[in-house]
Amino acid sequence: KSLPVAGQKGQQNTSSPCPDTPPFLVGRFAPPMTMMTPQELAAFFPDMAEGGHYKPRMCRPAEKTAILIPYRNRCSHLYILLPVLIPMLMRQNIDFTIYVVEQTANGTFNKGIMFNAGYLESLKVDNYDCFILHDVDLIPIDDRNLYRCNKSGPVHFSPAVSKFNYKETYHGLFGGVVSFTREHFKFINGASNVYFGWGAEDDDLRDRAANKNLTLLRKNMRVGVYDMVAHSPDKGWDRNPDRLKTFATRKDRQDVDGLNTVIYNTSFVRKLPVYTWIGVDFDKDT
Ligand code: UD2
Ligand code: MN
Repeated sequence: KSLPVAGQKGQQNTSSPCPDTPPFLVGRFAPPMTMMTPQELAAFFPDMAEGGHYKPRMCRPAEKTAILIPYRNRCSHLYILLPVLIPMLMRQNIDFTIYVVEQTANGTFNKGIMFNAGYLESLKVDNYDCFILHDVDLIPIDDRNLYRCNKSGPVHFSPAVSKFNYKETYHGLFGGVVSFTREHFKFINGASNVYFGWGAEDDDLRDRAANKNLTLLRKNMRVGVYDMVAHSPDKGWDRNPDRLKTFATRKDRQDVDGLNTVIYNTSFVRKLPVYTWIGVDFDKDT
């Protein structure tokens, strides 16, 4: 298999599909845990288009991918993640766009609304095939963990996390980084909107897929490896005291709580050099 010949600057030849195994992977790597602002980062990636979109020049990826990062008040994590994630996705020949979906509504953080709003708002930009829901503090450390969707079901990308000594925590773990095809996320009615605060929303999302008989897949412990940036608990992200009661009603609630009922508005949509920044506002009482 011949490696793509380095084209002339600016040359583009996406006539051939990207190879199943990207040619320039390095496997396990030690992430540079240095912080870089998006402006500094943009200077290193002239190939990234406005809004944080990159696509390979020398081959045609099988799908278009949106990375949705639920976000509030974690810029130190974001500035550590992007310098690792962007070069890795380029090595993997992914056609990707990064969306930072920030809750501007004050009060308790609601990750599910950020995912639903991120999904709906990004689809206004392009018809992405694959959505990767990505904690801001999870730094990938093995680029064989290909950021591709699997048509047969949602995939859990982060079974092995430094916080848990890269060991399996509990079998049902679905937190951290997960992928859904556009169709599958719609099919499960997205994420629940009713979890305000820490806990159980990831288990609820897992069971939404299981309830609709989707096959749940998981990366193996060798490549699904991440370093979690150590962090203390955030303001506005206390343990949700109702999480277990809410979790118990997940099945009956699924078809009336999600993409089809989410109420929000975008306080801003800004196309920055290495990501699109969406501000999501909502009224907790609606
Ligand atoms: C676990 C899960 C996480 C989530 C949480 C339970 C893993 C690896 N991660 O991590 O996905 O299910 O348990 O709720 O299993 N965030 C902000 N600002 C905030 C609060 C949250 O940006 O004020 C975002 C951010 O992307 C963060 C994510 O929400 O990474 C999850 O929050 P966390 O990192 O505090 O959750 P954690 O580490 O307990
Ligand atoms: Mn975390």
